[in-house]
Amino acid sequence: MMLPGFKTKMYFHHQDSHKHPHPHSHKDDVGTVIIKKDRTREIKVVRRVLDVNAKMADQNRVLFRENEVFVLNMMSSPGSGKTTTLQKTLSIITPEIKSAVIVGDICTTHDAERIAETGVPVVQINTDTFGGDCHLTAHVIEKAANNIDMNAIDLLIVENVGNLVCPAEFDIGEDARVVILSVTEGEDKPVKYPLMFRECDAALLNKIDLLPYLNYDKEQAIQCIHQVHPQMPIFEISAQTREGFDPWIAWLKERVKSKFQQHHN
Ligand SMILES: Nc1nc2c(ncn2[C@@H]2O[C@H](COP(=O)(O)OP(=O)(O)O)[C@@H](O)[C@H]2O)c(=O)[nH]1
Ligand SMILES: [Mg+2]
Repeated sequence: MMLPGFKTKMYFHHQDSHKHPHPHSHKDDVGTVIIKKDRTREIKVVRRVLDVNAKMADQNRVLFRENEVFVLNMMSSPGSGKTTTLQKTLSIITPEIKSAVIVGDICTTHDAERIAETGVPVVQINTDTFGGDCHLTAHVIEKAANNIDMNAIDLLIVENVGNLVCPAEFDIGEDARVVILSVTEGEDKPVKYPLMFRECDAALLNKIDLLPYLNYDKEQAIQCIHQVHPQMPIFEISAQTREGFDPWIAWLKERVKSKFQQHHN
């Protein structure tokens, strides 16, 4: 049925049919467009893709548990400061916590090169080799993890592809998820992109060194995060100056430690 003003052709920014056509939270038939009475439309897409990913994520979880590795999935829009935060974090926790990093980007090895400077093993994934995915899947993480000596590390940090939407949908078998929101992105992003903030265990509000130069309402940003995810821990940091890192590092260490304690009990 055609309704004026609606495109009934499904449009995905992934044109490849074998890849995930943005399943989001739709759980039913493949490729069905439902035109609702209220003229909004609901696109029901490939649940199967997420099911396959979930199985692989469970396998990853077993691998990580067996090897006593804590896995942190770091996500944000491009440019919020994932790599810079990671560099700073690694420089603080090394050598107390032995880490490795998997970096996902569509193209280039720039981030891997920056992280390698910390001396921590790093595996770069370029998703353009398999279609330019805007997120990392459990399967890709499993392949990358094969290149890391799991016995030698306590913590595996995944810098996901810069994107505030898609990575939140893909379980990779991680133990914790962190979202970075920088103060140059606007206060309202948590309510515009709620899934990411709902799915994460903590938020890092980055680039606070820039606050004196911006017309940014930090309290409003915090309120927006808590509107989507009440009581989510928020760490106000500057990855450039290291300001605010102590509570963030303490949280991370506590999470890593508690996984090992659980495992040994
Ligand atoms: N002023 C300031 N700039 C930052 C901070 N963190 C990152 N940046 C800058 O923001 C840009 C993007 O950072 P990057 O770590 O590459 O972000 P990513 O794309 O999320 O990995 C770079 O130019 C960084 O130097 C910060 O805390 N303060
Ligand atoms: Mg980066």
